[in-house]
Amino acid sequence: MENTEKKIIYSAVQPSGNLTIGNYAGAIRNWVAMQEEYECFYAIANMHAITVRQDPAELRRRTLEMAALYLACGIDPQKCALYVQSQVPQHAELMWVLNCSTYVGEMQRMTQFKDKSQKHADNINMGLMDYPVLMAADILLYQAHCVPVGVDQKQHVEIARDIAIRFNNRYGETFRVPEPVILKTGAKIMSLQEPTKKMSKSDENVNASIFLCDDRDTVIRKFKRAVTDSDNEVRMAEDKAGISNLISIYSSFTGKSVQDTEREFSGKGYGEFKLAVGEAVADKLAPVQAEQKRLLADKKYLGEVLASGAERAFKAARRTLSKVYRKVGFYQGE
Ligand code: ATP
Ligand code: LTN
Repeated sequence: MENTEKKIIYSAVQPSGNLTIGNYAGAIRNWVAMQEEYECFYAIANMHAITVRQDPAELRRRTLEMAALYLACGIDPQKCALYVQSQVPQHAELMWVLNCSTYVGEMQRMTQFKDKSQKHADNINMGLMDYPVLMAADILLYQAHCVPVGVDQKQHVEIARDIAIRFNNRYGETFRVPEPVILKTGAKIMSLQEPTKKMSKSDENVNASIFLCDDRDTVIRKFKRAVTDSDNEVRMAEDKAGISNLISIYSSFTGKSVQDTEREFSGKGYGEFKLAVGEAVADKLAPVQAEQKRLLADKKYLGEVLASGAERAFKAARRTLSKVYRKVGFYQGE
């Protein structure tokens, strides 16, 4: 029976910062593709977000913006459960139980905890240390088979596996042990200013990244200023990181192959090519931005989508939590 069922996918994003075309090509697009084949739960991880200081009004606004953006990018609420983490109370409830099977030492050794403790030295709160346990609760509640994440989150999925195995050994088979899936992005998109470094939403230089919310002029201007070499030949090569990055962005956004792109721009020079890349990206972003704006103006619909996502998530989460409570010996009434 088991292997005829759809595999369960779980992933989440924090509603923090503005997303870039790197996030789009490397993450959002994959979420959209996976909903066709798997049973997907996608969360906006607002509970994780408050492990660093957030302005409440801004957090609320960004939560909705993120949900609208994912829908605008093609997440279909009929096909998967898109929901806000704090609307499903079992996340916090399971976290407590899992906390009691997690050691302080292993949390203190997590790379992200060490990094963020340095970065936010005046706010090393318990939530920051407990972040991976909340993430384990997210994943284990849904009995997920696979968890697609960026490489920086792999350690957290591994600790979720450790916690699941430990719990299963102690209390009997309860959780499915999830596999991390580190997505091959197809195109890893690099910074426009330092093309040997990946494009990142937290880059201090705003010209290094194209944000999904950038308007057409901004997109075109940033590509125009992109760092390239001086030989003016549109060709993929190891020693031409800048132009190679632009070629892969162009091919990723137009669906044309690298060879066809090189042929299309042979003899044309960087100026013309940069403009074409800018236009291709801006053309792709325009409808997404328009749809996001439309959705944000229809808060009622957005609220309904998130409520129905939360309801679907709630049902699955309740099943697992009740099993967990039974296993640990919590009284659940007669
Ligand atoms: P930050 O700057 O806050 O570290 P980021 O922009 O590097 O953020 P993450 O939030 O760490 O992005 O990653 C979210 C998802 O986007 C991950 O799945 C990651 O693999 C993907 N991603 C991020 N940047 C790129 C990129 N430049 N190219 C391809 N995929 C990317
Ligand atoms: N920590 C992740 C977001 C996240 C997540 C999850 C990812 C929260 N819960 C569960 C996968 C599974 C991040 O910052 N990208």
